[in-house]
Amino acid sequence: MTPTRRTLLGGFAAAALGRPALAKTDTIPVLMDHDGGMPDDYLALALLLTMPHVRLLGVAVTPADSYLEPAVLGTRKILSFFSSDAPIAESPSRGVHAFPAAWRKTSGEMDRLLTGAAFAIEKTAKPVAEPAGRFLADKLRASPEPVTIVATGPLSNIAAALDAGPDVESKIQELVWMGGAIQVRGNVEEDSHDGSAEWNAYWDPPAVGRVWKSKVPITLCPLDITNRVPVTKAFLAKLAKRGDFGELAAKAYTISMGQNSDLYFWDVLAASWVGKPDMFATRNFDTAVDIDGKSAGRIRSVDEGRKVKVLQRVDPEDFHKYLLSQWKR
Ligand code: AGV
Ligand code: CA
Repeated sequence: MTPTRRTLLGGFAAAALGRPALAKTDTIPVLMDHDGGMPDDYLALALLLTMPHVRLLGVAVTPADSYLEPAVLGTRKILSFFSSDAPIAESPSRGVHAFPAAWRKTSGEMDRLLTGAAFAIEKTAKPVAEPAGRFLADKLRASPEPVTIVATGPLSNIAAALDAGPDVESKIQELVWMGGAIQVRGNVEEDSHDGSAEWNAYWDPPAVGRVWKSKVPITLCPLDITNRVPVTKAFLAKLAKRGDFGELAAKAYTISMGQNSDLYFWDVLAASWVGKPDMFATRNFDTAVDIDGKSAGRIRSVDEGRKVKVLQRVDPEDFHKYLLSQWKR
């Protein structure tokens, strides 16, 4: 049963009993960990906030595909628009291989784009004092039920949370991660690298190694599947007609498209697994991670290795329809 259906049935049953349509038990606790990529990470957060069965416990922000200050401001603006009181924590991680400065600089554009009362940061709290790894560990420990983590940047904070103690990993229901390139070429193009890695993995390969050593159930959204869902002008034309938020999201993608010839739904696709898993076909892989050398950050398929569930196929039309309906506000 998909979470959406579970929510609906729960809602009907609750309504019949005279209770509010969305009782707490109909929801799943979720933590998000993003890295401020323009506009993908923010829109993945926005997508999670449209899911009626998702209860967002907090957001960790890493200055990987961004700089911290604008990434936090953009995050607060999205939380404000969706009236979420989820706390934010900042990551002290600086990675092993920095993202290109030209990409990081675009993180401020989301902040500049989101203006007006609907995006007032005054409605949201300043980031907590705790570093993101400790914040995630605390939230996991405090939750009575295991928590789904949606990670759309490097795994540094999750590695730090796992290092906080052996009890932490059992509180993770599922780690959904946009990362890796299993059977396709990666997107790292640096002189010292062979091009086999995806950037979120390359930024902090030891963190991937740490998470791979755990027993946390991993669902991977790698370039293999994101390559099948490029952001197209035809889709953006439809999105622009979907209310204020749809229009803004379309604007953000259009700005990004001007700077980036290869634009895909990366993080947004990973987040949509939480909302509508029945759109996807999955396959289990045995995998291993290269921690250093010219393939650092590569996640390869091996005969016997760390088992992960991989999102393998999605119907682009179903996916587009899902985004158009969720972002119409
Ligand atoms: O590798 C994909 C990840 C996703 O989490 N990010 C972008 C998404 O947020 C890194 C990335 C790859 N190519 C990029 C990226 C580009 N051309 N511009 C900015 N970031
Ligand atoms: Ca990202």
